[in-house]
Amino acid sequence: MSETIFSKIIKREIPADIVYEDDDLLAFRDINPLAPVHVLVIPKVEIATVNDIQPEQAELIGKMVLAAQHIAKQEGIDEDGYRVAINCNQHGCQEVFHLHLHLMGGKQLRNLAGH
Ligand code: DGP
Repeated sequence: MSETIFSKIIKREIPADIVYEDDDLLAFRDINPLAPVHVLVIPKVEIATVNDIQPEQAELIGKMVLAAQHIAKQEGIDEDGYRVAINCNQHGCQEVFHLHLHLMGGKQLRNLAGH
């Protein structure tokens, strides 16, 4: 997989507003937020898309969801609620081909039908 902008953020070659980090994961605010809280949770290992996740990475993916849970509480949006989403490839509107989970909240979101 070719290096993406997120690899440069992991290596601190470009800046990001980092809100969480551990040995496996990094989380930072989306540069183009769609909600008052819009954080991206990424694995430090390069995985291009959901299609590329291997069975032995199941624990890592679980850690991404638990990190989102932790950040939601840290951001004070856990009780009101939030959305976690992962886009995959063209129809999923994926733009950056380094796996990332979107954590969005801080306002009433539209439902998936757009209402
Ligand atoms: P997706 O469409 O799921 O691939 O979402 C990619 C997101 O990444 C998009 O919401 C904008 C965000 N993004 C792209 N480049 C940068 C960057 O350089 N810094 C930050 N913080 N976010 C970025």
